[in-house]
Parts: sequence; structure tokens; C-alpha cells
Amino acid sequence: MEPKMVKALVFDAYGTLFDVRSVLNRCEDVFPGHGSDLTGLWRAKQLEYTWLRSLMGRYEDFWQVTQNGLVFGCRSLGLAPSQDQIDYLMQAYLALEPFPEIAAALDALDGLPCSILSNGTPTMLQSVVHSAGLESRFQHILSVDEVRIYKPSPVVYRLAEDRLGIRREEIGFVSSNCWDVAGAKAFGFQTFWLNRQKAPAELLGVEPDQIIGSAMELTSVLS
Ligand code: LAC
Repeated sequence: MEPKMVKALVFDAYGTLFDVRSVLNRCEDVFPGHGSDLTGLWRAKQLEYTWLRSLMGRYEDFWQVTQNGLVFGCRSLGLAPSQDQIDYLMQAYLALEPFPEIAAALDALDGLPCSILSNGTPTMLQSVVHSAGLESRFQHILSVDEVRIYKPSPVVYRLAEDRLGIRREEIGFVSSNCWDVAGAKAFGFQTFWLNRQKAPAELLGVEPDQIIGSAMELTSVLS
């Protein structure tokens, strides 16, 4: 499908701009031999808790949900982290590595306004963006904390439409999380699934408008 006019791009943060697997070194450091398993379990449980809490109507912020996901991940591997170990591992989330092409890809977008819409708390997002030196690249850094429900609730995507003041069909939404793309597409954004891992598409009844393998491809699919 030919993209319609896109007046602004909105990016997901975790897994899209920032590599959630960059916690691996700290996980391996604290629990040698378990780094990879803990990294995967931690992320999976973190997301699961966002969906469960949204369904339950019992929001708590992403810092807390991320910590609970970490503790559950440790326990399911038979590990009992101390509070100091939890604090040390959680600090990794404030300085996740950006994916290597992100700064150049944002520069190449040539003035197209870019924002972030994420499950992260405002503090988490400010920290990770600052640590990656990307502050000047984003017009808005929007957190679900304002609406106290997680993606893929349409309430979250509406927050971006309202704050950008641009109609949803003129907003391009970029995420590596296919389920997030599905939520954004169902809401009415134009969607770009950044599928770096060549993962199979989720079967959620909505297809991304475009599938790209690197953020560098945004310039060409938008032209
Ligand atoms: C986020 C999650 C989906 O940044 O990774 O919102």
C-alpha cells in the first residue's frame, strides 16, 4: 500500500528505539549463566503484567511493573535477588542502548517531526533518551502514565493524536512490537512495523501498512 501523507512520526520506545536486550550484561554479571534466560523472561513478564493490569483495571507504573517482571523472572529460574541486585538490574533500564541506526535514521527524516509514545514512565523515558543523547530529536515524549492504561488500549494511541494535534491517519506509528503496531493500526494510524528479527506477524486481525528491516528504511518508504 502506498503511504498517504504522513505529517509526523510517533515511535515506540522499548525494543524499537532502545534495545531491551542490553540488560543482558548486567543480568549475566549478577547471575552468571542465567543472563540470556533472565533477559527474555524479564521482558516477557514485564509486558504480560502491562496487559493483565490493564484488563484488571489496576494500573501501576512501568517502573513497578518492570521490577515485578524482573523479580518473577528471577524466581522462575530459582534465583532469589537481593534488593541491591534488583536496584542494580533496574538501573539498566535507565540507560538502554539505542539500536545502532537510530540517530542516523532520525537525522535522515529531514525535519519530519518525531515523538515517542511509550509504556515507560516520564522519568524512565527522559533518562533513556538523555543517556542515548537523543533529546533534541523528539518533539513530544508521551507516557501512558498520563492515561493510566497500557498499550494496546486505544486510549493510549489517542493521547498521541490529541497531543500532536494531527489527525490519526496522518500520523505514522513505528514499532518493533507487532502487537503494538496492531493496536496502532486498529486505532487508525498509518503503521510501520520495524521487524529487525524477521519475526512472524501476529495474528490480530490487522496488518501493518509497511514492514521494514531497519529504521533507515523509513526515509524511502515515506518518500
Ligand atoms: C513501549 C513498549 C511497548 O515502549 O515497549 O511502549
